[in-house]
Amino acid sequence: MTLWKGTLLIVMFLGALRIAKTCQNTVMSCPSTCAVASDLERDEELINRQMMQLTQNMSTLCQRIKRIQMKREEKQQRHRQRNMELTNLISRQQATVDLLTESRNRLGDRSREVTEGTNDIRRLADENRVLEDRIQQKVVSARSACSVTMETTCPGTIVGRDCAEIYNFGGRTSGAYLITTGSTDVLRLVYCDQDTDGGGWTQIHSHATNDVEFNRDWQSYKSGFGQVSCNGDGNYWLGNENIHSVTSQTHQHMRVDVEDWNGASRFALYTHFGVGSESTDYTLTVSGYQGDESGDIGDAFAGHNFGISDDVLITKHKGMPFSTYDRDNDKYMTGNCARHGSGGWWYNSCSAVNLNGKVYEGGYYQKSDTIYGYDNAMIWGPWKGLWYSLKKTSMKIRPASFHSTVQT
Ligand SMILES: [Ca+2]
Repeated sequence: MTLWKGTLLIVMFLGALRIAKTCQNTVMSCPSTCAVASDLERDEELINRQMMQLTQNMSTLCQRIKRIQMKREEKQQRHRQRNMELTNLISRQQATVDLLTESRNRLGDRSREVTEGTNDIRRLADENRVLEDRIQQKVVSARSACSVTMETTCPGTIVGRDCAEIYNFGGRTSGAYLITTGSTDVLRLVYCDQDTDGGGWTQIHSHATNDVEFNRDWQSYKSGFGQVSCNGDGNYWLGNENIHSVTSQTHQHMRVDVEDWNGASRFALYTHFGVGSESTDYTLTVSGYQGDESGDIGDAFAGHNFGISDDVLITKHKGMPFSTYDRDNDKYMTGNCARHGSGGWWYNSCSAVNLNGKVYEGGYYQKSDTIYGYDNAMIWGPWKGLWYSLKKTSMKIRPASFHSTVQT
């Protein structure tokens, strides 16, 4: 039985009960109604039981409803709890995303700072190199102003086109002389070796100390620089224009003398030597090597194998143009051999011999001693390697016909 039907019966019963009591208290004029009431009264007990049953049912129903409501509230509570957990999780994830975004932005900023810093360092390095070159040029200018001097104790009264001619004119004592070079007849001070192997040698290069800077520009190597001494231990370069002038007059021999820090002296003789004009960038011609009988030091101008198969090819100086730090004519595509080697020379890529490099006291030196990390000493590779500085070197030239001239 449903609830609303139970309620209707109760209402009908109570109405009938009132009618029955009215009939008891008054004389009924309608027996049929009283009879009905009487019947209903008789059923009161049954109805009361049914009422109790209904009440019980309602109570049970109410308890079920309460349980359902409690379960629903529990579910709602769990749902709210889960929502809170999800909300917290989303918040934490959002915080993580924010943190990662911030970190990425910081990394981007740091990366940009590193890039800008690297660019600044490169720019500063470039500016530093330009500054070094300017300082170097000022040092060269300052030293050139007082570098070439003639000492009064040197014999030098005889003048000739070269030392061979001076010898033939009677200048038989080694020392400083004046020679005429080129068509302009400019007098040039030079050391004449009139003793070695019959004399007649014009010294075009002498290097024994770092008192004179050899890391000079094109113009300086073109015109010559340094100091000529009376005993042949000066520091000078006769000048590419002068060397070209002398070597273009006649077939020349060239002799290189080298000395190490233990007092050992050697030489290399070349039966052909010449330097082209400036239009060829003073290209070197050298051949006909003859070693020293007391110890062959090797033909360094032909290149040398330092341990890699193509070393000879890339260190060969024969046929190479002259290079200075401000005029790169070498074959080293990614660098400047003259800058690395601390002096002008006929570099290939780069050198087996460099007599215009620096002098290192004691001979042995290492990368950390250099500016650029490359060998930059005064070297003769086949004899002592790249990392041994010679103590003293000289280059002398003499006409191939000199001996016959002396004999006549
Ligand atoms: Ca180069």
